[in-house]
Amino acid sequence: MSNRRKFLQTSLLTSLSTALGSWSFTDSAIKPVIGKAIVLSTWDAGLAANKGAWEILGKGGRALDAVEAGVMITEASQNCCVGLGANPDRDGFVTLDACIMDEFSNCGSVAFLERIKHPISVARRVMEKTPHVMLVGSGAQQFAVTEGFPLEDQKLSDNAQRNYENWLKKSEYRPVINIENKQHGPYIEDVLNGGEFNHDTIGMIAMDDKGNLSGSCTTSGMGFKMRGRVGDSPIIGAGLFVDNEVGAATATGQGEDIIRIGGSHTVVELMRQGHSPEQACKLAVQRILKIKGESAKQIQIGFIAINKKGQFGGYGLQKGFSYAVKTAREEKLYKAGSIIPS
Ligand code: SD4
Repeated sequence: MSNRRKFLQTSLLTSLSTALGSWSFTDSAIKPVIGKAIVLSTWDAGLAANKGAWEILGKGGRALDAVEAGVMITEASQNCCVGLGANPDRDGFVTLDACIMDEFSNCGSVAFLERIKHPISVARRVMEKTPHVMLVGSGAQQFAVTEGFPLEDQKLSDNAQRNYENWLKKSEYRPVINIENKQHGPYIEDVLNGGEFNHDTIGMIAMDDKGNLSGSCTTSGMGFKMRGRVGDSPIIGAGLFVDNEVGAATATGQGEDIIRIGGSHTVVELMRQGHSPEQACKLAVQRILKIKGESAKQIQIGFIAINKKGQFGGYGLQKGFSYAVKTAREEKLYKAGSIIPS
């Protein structure tokens, strides 16, 4: 080895060890609460999903397994905005986005995925079986099939077909605030008047008995989106972020604006700075409000968050955002505070 190379290597190692020496990786870590598992997820539909997660958490299972199992319930149900029964894009195809992240900062994601019933499980396989974080479109589908996921029929559910035909009459793309809570059950036609309906997502974050955090997020995105459109939900840092030293956060609502501020990562970083989960969510929403100004009235954004102490909270841009919480002691739907009152 040349002297110069040796010198460069030695000085690099010296400066690295000086930097590492003055830095303790555990300094910033808050002691987790042990034995107090908790799961929270977005919107009213989160109640059913939390039950599924609790099947695992309640038995001392791992948060990662819980957040996958929990949102699979929503993916398999008939609803407007998650899974294959959901509303299609403008061209009449249902395209799904999902991501998952664990306590080791492992993460996996799929976007623009068609004909696969459980995108969250494909995201987990991407995380566990590939050197990548994100697969999209036909590549994601090809990977899913190779992994043994059945390719479902490319057929809209009866509800989605009806909604699509309704929508085609006007072909308007206008998000409707809080559509999630109006529609998480079977479709109700008169709610969908004028073709103006849009989005939903389930985001779930959990802490297990060991105090480890994980999160998941899955959606069909905005109803009647442009073909190929991907929102925040499958994007690590936007729709979901987990830092096992600090906390976890997930987002719902107008994905474009959540991406704009790296939403869920922002919430976690605000908790790292000492803000409570609710305050961190509120500050992130305020950041979006500042960017959007008047046009913020047209959209909804919601964040939920949990920290290592097991404290949790959520906040919405508009009134009407809800989130579901389950622990050994409570099972509850919370109405989140909002910046814009009505
Ligand atoms: C998206 N954030 O695709 C998703 C939609 C959503 O509640 O969350 N709706 O932009």
